[in-house]
Amino acid sequence: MADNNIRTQVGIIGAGPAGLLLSHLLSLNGIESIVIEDKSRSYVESRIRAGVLEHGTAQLLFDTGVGARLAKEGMRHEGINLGFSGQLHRINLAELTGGKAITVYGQHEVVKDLIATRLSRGEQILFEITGVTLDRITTKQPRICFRHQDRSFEVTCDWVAGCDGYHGVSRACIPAEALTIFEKTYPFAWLGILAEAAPSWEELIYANHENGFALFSMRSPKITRLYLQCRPDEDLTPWSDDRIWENLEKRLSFPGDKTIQRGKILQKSVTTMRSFVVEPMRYGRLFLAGDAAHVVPPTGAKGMNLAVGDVCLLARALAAFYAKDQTALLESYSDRCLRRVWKAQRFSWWMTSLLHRFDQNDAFEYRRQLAELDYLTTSRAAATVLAENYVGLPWTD
Ligand code: FAS
Ligand code: PHB
Repeated sequence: MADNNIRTQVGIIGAGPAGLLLSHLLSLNGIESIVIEDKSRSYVESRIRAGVLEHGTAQLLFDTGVGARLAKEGMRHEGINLGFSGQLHRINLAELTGGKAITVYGQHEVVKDLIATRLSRGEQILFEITGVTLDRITTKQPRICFRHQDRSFEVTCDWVAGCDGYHGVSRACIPAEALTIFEKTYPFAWLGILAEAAPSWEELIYANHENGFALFSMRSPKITRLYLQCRPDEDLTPWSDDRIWENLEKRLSFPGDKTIQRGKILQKSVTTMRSFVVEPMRYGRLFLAGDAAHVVPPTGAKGMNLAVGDVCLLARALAAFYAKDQTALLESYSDRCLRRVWKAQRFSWWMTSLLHRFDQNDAFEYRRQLAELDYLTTSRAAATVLAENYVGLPWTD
């Protein structure tokens, strides 16, 4: 017998973008939920991850009342740049997509806005929970058990949303024979830094250099975000600040153009590169959303945006269930998500294959990449393919 027994409509495991946005969208439809998270509030609000919001993601945050700070602090970018053979080439996203753009705004800022919104509406998020177990997911009363502040909890709900990321517990609750896993691991990783330095350029730069990939991004007019391709098992220890800056300056050097502004490195991390999809994204009354169901290499800036797309469809399906007792959208949730997920997987794989050095000795492969980059920056048709995927494909129902 638990110390606390809670009955709610939707149990949400994970307070990342997927879980938090889902709880917000459900609340707007008058649907009760509880969000449980194993890290602290300060941890999830300071966890530096994605940086690019697709057109649809930004619009959704504006339309659902979570976009006030985004409107003030988000940076709308109408183009991105491809750097190769010492030259910068701009892809005019807005011109190629009928006015769509991306917004540069840290994922941790989105998480802060969603947490603040949920708490301001007097709704629950339980942080620092432990010992999460999930059962009865094939019955009409799934159960989530956990401990919080030395007390045991038992949550009985109608539905469970597994929004607990790639390493979470929800996917593991599904019998292996019920799932098909698709995955691909890349032979490199990204060494990422956050630097207290004014961004040197106004828009992102994706660079294919003979020494390896580099990405110039930003978080604010005072914070630059940079990544460089490194070994998949890279040890950060031998990477002094100077060595990081020297490598970035070499890969992001364009004669006659600006150079990177150095500054205090606030954070260093290595992000592994993998593609992962689990099918289906539902088992009984458990729905998987976001990284719990799929992971993309960050080259296409799709990770967080895919999570947003999943929970949009799930919230709409649950709203139809509670408002009209309709289950069609719930039944088609997995298939509809996976159509979008696989297109984002394709784009992320394509951007990763285009921009990274897979084998420093394969001269043919490098020339092929440069030819594709040359085609992309001289053909409107080719540039349109990149642009429409990068700003986000329309969410087909
Ligand atoms: P998340 O992983 O964000 O959130 C899951 C939440 O569940 C976490 O808060 C976790 O603490 C919690 N949780 C896990 N297990 C739990 C349990 N048992 N009980 C309760 N809570 C539990 N995407 C990009 O587009 N660009 C990038 O540059 C980029 N960089 C990334 C760097 C790293 C290191 C990682 C890991 C991912 C990166 N991503 C990037 C992808 C990332 O942004 C994800 O796509 C995004 O966080 C997905 O959001 P969620 O599905 O909510 O999962
Ligand atoms: C970032 O700003 O963190 C970022 C931008 C674009 C990407 C990946 C990460 O493709």
